[in-house]
Amino acid sequence: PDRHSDQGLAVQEAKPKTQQPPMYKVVMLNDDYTPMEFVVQVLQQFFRHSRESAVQIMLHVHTQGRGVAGVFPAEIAETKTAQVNAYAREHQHPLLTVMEKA
Ligand code: TYC
Repeated sequence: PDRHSDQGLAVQEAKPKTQQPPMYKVVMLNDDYTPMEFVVQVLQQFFRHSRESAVQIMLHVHTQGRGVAGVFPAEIAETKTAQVNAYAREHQHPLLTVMEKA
């Protein structure tokens, strides 16, 4: 649209609106009691990691204190953290995941 001939009226500029929803990390926290195998299973089942990548992430969390299980749009990150925390509690493990803005 010609900016000099719109006589002050609002002109609808065609702007590319690529969808980029705010993303959140699902962060897994270390603890002293959750079995390593349980954490590996959670990473495979809830985050669709391969066994190899699940073992790597679990060991990273175990040695560094925390690690990223995955990055998702808000609603999905919320669902994953709630599901994993509930699943861990059902199995009487203290495993905890938290959401963090990416
Ligand atoms: N530290 C736990 C152990 O030695 C293993 C573990 C890893 C627990 C990752 C939680 O998010 C976690 N059994």
